[in-house]
Amino acid sequence: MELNDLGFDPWFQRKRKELERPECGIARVTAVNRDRYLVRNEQNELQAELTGKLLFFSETSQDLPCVGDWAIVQYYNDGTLAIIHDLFPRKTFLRRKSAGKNVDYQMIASNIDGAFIMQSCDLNFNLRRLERYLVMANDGSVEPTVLLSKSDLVGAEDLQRRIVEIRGAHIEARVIPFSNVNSDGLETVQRALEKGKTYCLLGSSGVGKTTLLNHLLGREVFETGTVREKDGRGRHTTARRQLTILDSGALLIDTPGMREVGMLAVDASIDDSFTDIHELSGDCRFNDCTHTTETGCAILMAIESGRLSPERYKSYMKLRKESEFHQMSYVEKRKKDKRFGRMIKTAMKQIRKK
Ligand SMILES: Nc1nc2c(ncn2[C@@H]2O[C@H](COP(=O)(O)OP(=O)(O)OP(=O)(O)O)[C@@H](O)[C@H]2O)c(=O)[nH]1
Ligand SMILES: [Mg+2]
Ligand SMILES: [Zn+2]
Repeated sequence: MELNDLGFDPWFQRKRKELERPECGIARVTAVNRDRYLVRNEQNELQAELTGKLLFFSETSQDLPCVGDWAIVQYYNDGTLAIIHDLFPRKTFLRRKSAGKNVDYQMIASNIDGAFIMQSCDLNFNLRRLERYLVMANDGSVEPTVLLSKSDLVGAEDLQRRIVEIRGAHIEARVIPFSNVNSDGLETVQRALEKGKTYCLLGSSGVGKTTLLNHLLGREVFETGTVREKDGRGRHTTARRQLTILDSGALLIDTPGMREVGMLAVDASIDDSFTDIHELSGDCRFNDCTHTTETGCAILMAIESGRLSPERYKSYMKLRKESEFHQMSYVEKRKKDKRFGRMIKTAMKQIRKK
């Protein structure tokens, strides 16, 4: 196996010259489990650790290795242990806002050529959630494909309705319905995976990500879990992110199902996912139009005339609001909370006066 079979393309070859570390090797991070790493080189997959320096100079978790990263390594113990000295810059990435008070991101994977955003055709299907994943992919310059799993559980008409809904929301990504049970559409999924390219499976727990991976491998390599009957929710069976090489030569990263997609701070990528609304906003009378109450707001006018659906407007505004909130620092958030607290107090006083 050569490095380019693992995705080391000309972009990284150019970076390699800039990094100039002839005495070191290059390997790709294939799994992360807390502070333990697996990397893969031309010969095999092996355990890896970080240098103290890398650990010490990492300001946020984003500076630490994630699955898909290219690392500069030195080998020890007859080549059975790798020490990671440095990381290559990331060409593309998938990341989410981490839970907690500070504005920070959690890396999901890097150097991804395609994000496979999976929703099941039945209970998990949700346009708003889909839009969030699309924003996430867009934010990290990753090309999205929508996979509608479990097509065996719905009739042809229901499936068609889902696709009409997706198109109605101006989502232009490729949509592939498929079933792990009767193998419908599986060949199309297979053809969408190119040799030497890296893809990442994203989606809620229980939609069938790992089942698809096993299917593509042709054997039950990874554990899958059942879903709750009443709401189709999964049991968070997959615990770590891991990159697997398929027989076809494509590289596929399975991820644990996300509880929710934390929002992203990049307005530009929201605008990209809502190009129609973004274009309309250019016609608003005021440059700083908030698209809520202003006269001459092109977006509000479009809703009134029926050219823009109120649902789409709502999901756009909701994403905008969340994005703004996440961009605020903790202090700003506290201030806002306090202001909100005072507002409630004043309102309560006025009520009592009456
Ligand atoms: N009917 C039907 N069931 C499926 C299909 N694909 C997967 N399943 C079932 O859905 C359940 C969950 O599948 P998993 O592959 O473990 O789901 P996952 O997305 O990897 O879930 P996490 O690892 O928890 O994130 C299992 O019981 C699978 O057998 C499908 O195409 N049709
Ligand atoms: Mg899984
Ligand atoms: Zn406006």
